[in-house]
Amino acid sequence: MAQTEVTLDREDSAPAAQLDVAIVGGGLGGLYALHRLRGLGLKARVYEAGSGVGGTWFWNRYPGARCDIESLEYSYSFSEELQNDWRWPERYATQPVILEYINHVADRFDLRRDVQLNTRIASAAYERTAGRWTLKTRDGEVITARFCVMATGNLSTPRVPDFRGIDSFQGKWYHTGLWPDEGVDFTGKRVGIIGTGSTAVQMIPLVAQQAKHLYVFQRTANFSLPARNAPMDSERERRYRTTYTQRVKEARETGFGVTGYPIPTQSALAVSEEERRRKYEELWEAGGTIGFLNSYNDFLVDEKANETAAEFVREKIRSIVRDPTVAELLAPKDHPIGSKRLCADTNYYETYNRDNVTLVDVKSAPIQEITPRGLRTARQEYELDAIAFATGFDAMTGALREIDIRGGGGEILAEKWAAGPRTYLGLMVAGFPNLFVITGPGSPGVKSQMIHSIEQHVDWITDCLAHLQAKGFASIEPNQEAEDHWVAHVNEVADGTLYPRANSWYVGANIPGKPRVFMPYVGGVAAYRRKCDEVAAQGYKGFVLGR
Ligand code: N01
Repeated sequence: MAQTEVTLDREDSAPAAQLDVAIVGGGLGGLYALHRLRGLGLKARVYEAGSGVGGTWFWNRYPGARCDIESLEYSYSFSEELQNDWRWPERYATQPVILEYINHVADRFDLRRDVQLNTRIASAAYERTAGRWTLKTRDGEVITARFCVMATGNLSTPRVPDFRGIDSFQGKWYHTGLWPDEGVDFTGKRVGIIGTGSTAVQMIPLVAQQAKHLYVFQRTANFSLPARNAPMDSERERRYRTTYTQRVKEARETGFGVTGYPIPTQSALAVSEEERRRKYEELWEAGGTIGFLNSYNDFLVDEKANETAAEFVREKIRSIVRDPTVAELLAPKDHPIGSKRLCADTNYYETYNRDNVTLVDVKSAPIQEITPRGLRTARQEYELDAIAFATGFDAMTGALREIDIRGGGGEILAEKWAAGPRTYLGLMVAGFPNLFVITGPGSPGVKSQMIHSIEQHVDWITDCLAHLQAKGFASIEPNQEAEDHWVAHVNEVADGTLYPRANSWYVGANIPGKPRVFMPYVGGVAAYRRKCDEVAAQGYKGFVLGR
């Protein structure tokens, strides 16, 4: 595969950039893809809708936004120098620090000259005879490329529920995923936050400190564990650095791509209540969510085992929140712990002890409309000066479905996925040659340390393109049978767990009308990596390679 000269064509009088690889999205995935694919001598370019790089970490600027995976784990591993040079100031990094890190990476590896900002891709169509993708931007620019890498993110399509009257609201409203650059000052304001997912759990304690009064509109209570954030422990950091290479290797053998937690071998039901309690107590004190997920080997597969941890956390909630009615409302009872994304917080439950915070149950009395003065539930109207929608995203498929993607036979991806996403290994889609997806549906991406999965995907794609290059192939696409088997396998693995029991964004439950399909692969990153490597070692088994 020789490097394509950069030439400019004219199509509809617009110049068409001719590339080897068009990468859609300039977040952690797109930037790393650019770095690796350049290394193959390919002409690659990133198209990013935002006015800066960073993806999720560019857009999600709401108060309290930070990563709930520890900083020492949540970073690129491909460059030991980068890892050694960068200093994380806290146990969990804030959004501004992570964004600074991503910008540092963009500069350090000279990525910016091939990143085109303020550019939203509207369509992508594959032409079989030419063997090229043609992408069009919303501004009408045309790009052609032999390969297309969708690094569009899983939580990048913010969703505001379709509430009646939203345009009549006389205050200001915001979605957490599109937070204003300049921030928002809630001082002296009556604020409503809708939602109690990971985002709201991070934001609520901080907004409560600023607002005159905060109303939290909760439809489903969520399990949250204390993060126990703190300034970086320099001794811990030093130890981490000396064992860094080993840790990266170890992460590959885990379920979630995070080290420091022994892989559980024991059932929660095989130990005494006393012992279990001691363990949960230790994990609660240690902070973070990964310890709980790795507490017992049946935590996420056996209802009774799971209930022991769920009840432990409910008791904690009852012991923290002074008003028993509020505590009961905050104690989740309708889904197994961990079947929705476990939240990590700083003073979340404690915040409900403040006089200026009211928890409103919108399950028993749903939100009916946004009014000029605030918000009306089936029970009453709340007067508000500002509303923050922490209502989540059209997760996993939203960003791809927003682009008009057409495969080799003219098939439309959004139509193919109408009953739920279908991929082979989460990496490619039958009928859509030379189109790769990073950490998409059918992969463990969102159920893992994202950067771990991003690197694994991009490395796999890079090896794949190197293979095509070496063997003189021009195209690759999964065969239908391999895709069908993978989709069945993803479902089978999920059905053996408690994950599908929750109405989560993993099953698209937060989007009215979205088909209920469990989208991530939950067999763990170790099993998944083995499968991907095996497929490659067998000459890309399940794929059709064309010349
Ligand atoms: O979104 P969510 P999020 N009326 O979908 C409620 C990642 N993340 O932005 O559960 C009333 O989880 C909805 O209620 P229900 C992380 O992977 C990571 O919080 O559908 N309420 C729910 O409470 C996370 O999982 C970090 O009943 C409505 C909330 O809005 C993912 O992003 C930090 C409603 C949405 O919760 C998404 O989290 C933050 C309606 N009509 C986020 N519609 C890290 O630390 C929705 N809701 C890395």
